[in-house]
Amino acid sequence: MIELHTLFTPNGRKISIMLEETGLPYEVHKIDFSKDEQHSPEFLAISPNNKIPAIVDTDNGLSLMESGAILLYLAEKADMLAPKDELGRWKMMEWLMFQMASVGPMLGQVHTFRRYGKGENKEATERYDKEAQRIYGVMDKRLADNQYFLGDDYSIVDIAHFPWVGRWDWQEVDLHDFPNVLRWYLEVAARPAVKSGWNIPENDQPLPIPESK
Ligand SMILES: N[C@@H](CCC(=O)N[C@@H](CS)C(=O)NCC(=O)O)C(=O)O
Repeated sequence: MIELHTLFTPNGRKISIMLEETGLPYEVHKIDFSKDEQHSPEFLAISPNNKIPAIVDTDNGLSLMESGAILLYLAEKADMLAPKDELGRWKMMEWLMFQMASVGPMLGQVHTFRRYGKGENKEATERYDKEAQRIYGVMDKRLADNQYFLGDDYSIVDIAHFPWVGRWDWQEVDLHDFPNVLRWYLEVAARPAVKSGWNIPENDQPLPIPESK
């Protein structure tokens, strides 16, 4: 059984969506940032970087932090949502690393400066808005020739990207400017596991769906 230590944030939602997709048995442990629970000694023992998400696999005692590592582990455990051929696995690594190193950190800065900082730091807001537009452009190009990030098959790479793109409203990005991302987003958003995973732990933030133009 998987213990999932998480909160309803983009990185947390990657793993709740993944667990909903796989059907692996799991139990949710909410880490409440308002109570500083991410810095508790119990949580640090499984997540030394004091960030969610983290898991413990009670079948073998393994604890893991870092959403990319957790997605890879769960894909292997469930034997699904990852390519099996060698070249396909390298493309998975490439686009998963892109998500972890660029999409998450840069869009996270947009949340910090544009949403939480209300755009008061103009230089930082402009810098990360520009970077967000560039990154959405990269995703749009990839999705122009591919139904999903790895081609014909939905995978952990789509799951890694989805909750970050799912905050286009906070980022004040118009998905209509990126039609291939929009097409992909609507398709992934319609998956039952994505809808249920978005809401774990229970929260009052509905999955945003752009109005059609
Ligand atoms: N690279 C990490 C980033 C995790 C991360 O930034 N988690 C945030 C929430 S999305 C967090 O736990 N923040 C709490 C804090 O910084 O105190 C991953 O992908 O798992």
